[in-house]
Amino acid sequence: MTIFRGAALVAATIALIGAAQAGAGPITVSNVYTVGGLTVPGVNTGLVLDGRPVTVTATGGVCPFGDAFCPGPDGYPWDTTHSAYGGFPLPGAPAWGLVGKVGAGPWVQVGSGPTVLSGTGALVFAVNDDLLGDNVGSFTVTVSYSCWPGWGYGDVNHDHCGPPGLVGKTDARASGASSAQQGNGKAKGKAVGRKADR
Ligand SMILES: [Ca+2]
Repeated sequence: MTIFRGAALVAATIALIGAAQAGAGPITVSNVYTVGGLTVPGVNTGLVLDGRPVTVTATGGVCPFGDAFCPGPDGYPWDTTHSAYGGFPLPGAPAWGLVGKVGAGPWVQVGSGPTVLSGTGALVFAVNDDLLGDNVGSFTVTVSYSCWPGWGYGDVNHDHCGPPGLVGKTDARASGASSAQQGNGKAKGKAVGRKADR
């Protein structure tokens, strides 16, 4: 019985170490973009998603007629299913609010958020307006996501934030299915290297 209790204690200690390492891992990165009312067909953030989710919040206002009427990112209740100017990016959504899309995906309502977007491809924002030339103002859009600090090649269990660089590193994902099984072990090894890299 004593042996078994000892084994249980060792197991519990390992679990605690694992939890401590996990707690020191991912950080939240936030990027801020200005989405102007004149942009056609939208502002490409340059952020290319690989399936991981991002959380979006927005402030500011776009004046769709160039005057003092300037709804915020949530837009204004208005029939966007009909248009005399070629259509709204997202028919049925509030007019003049913030919409977004990922890659070849559809436009979706973003509003002031927080709104979670995911998919594969470039993250793009636009004002849900059918006539952009008379617009004044802009939305300030904040995009936040979680990643591990350090270089971009991580194991299959998490994504890295990027720089300071990939020199001397190899991509664990290139080794295929076996890398998935090595994931946890590599995470511990990477933790040391990452610290030195920061
Ligand atoms: Ca307009």
